Amino acid sequence: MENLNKYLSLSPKVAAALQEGRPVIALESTIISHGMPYPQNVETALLCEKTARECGAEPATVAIIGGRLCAGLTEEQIDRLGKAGTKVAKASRRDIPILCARGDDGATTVAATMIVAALAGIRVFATGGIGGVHRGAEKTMDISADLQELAHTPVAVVCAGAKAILDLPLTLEYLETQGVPVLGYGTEELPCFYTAHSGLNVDYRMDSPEEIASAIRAQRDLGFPGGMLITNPIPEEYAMPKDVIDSAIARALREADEQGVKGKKITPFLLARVCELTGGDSLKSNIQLVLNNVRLASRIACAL
Ligand code: PSU
Ligand code: MN
Repeated sequence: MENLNKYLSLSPKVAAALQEGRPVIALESTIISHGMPYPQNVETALLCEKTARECGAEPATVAIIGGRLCAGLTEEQIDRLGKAGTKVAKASRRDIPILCARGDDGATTVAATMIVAALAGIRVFATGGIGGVHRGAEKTMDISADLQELAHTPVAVVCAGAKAILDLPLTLEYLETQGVPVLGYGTEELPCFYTAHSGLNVDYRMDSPEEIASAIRAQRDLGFPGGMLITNPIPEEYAMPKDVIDSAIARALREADEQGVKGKKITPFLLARVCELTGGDSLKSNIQLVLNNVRLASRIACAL
């Protein structure tokens, strides 16, 4: 643990909240630099922090800054990540040791944010969408490290499901094999990011933050190592028409294929293209669903 502390930095507010046993939620930073355009990315990140505080939880936005694993950023640091956009390294588990050793910056993915949250002692994390099994993975083997992290690291991740840029049935199969519970908040159906409906089922429906908190507590008490995926449908009034989203995704996937986009670049490429192709509407939905997840994560953290 001492070696780990050599790399970990908590902001004074996050350190105080953890010390006093107050609720804390983690927030990721790849969504800031690689998931949304500037300046909406910075505005959303700051609004997420404000929303968490209004719901009684201290926000810990996570990133690698100058080689340090930071939980809790300053406004200047968030602004720097947002302005730099995809020039900042997208940091997943495999990237952490190198960025730490070199003293570089990195925007943390869901996987990397879970790692830092677990090191800091934060048990709940809110984001937009997670990575998953990509379409065509039976050939490319492109499976996001987020799924492995959910199998191994004890952090509950609140998201709006996954985007249909992924193979959602295979993503659920993978999570089942890895022993990751997939919960639906107020729904039996796996939400599909921009819409509440994927036609697929979650493992368990839960209707209150307390019920979710007790499942997290049982997982901990049993000594299970992994996390949990809590899927929270986008509020009806912000959902996108299915045909609009489906055709934008189909076109983005076609373009990625034509241009040979692969590896860690594929997710940011698809996110940016879907955003462009649907105009400002999808960004508005994206912002609203993230805030909705921050509210639920904060209530779960309070119930824990
Ligand atoms: N999906 C989204 N928005 C995002 C991401 C995924 O709808 O911002 C980001 C998250 O940070 C996630 C990462 O952890 O992309 C997954 O990237 P990859 O598929 O390369 O593992
Ligand atoms: Mn990948």
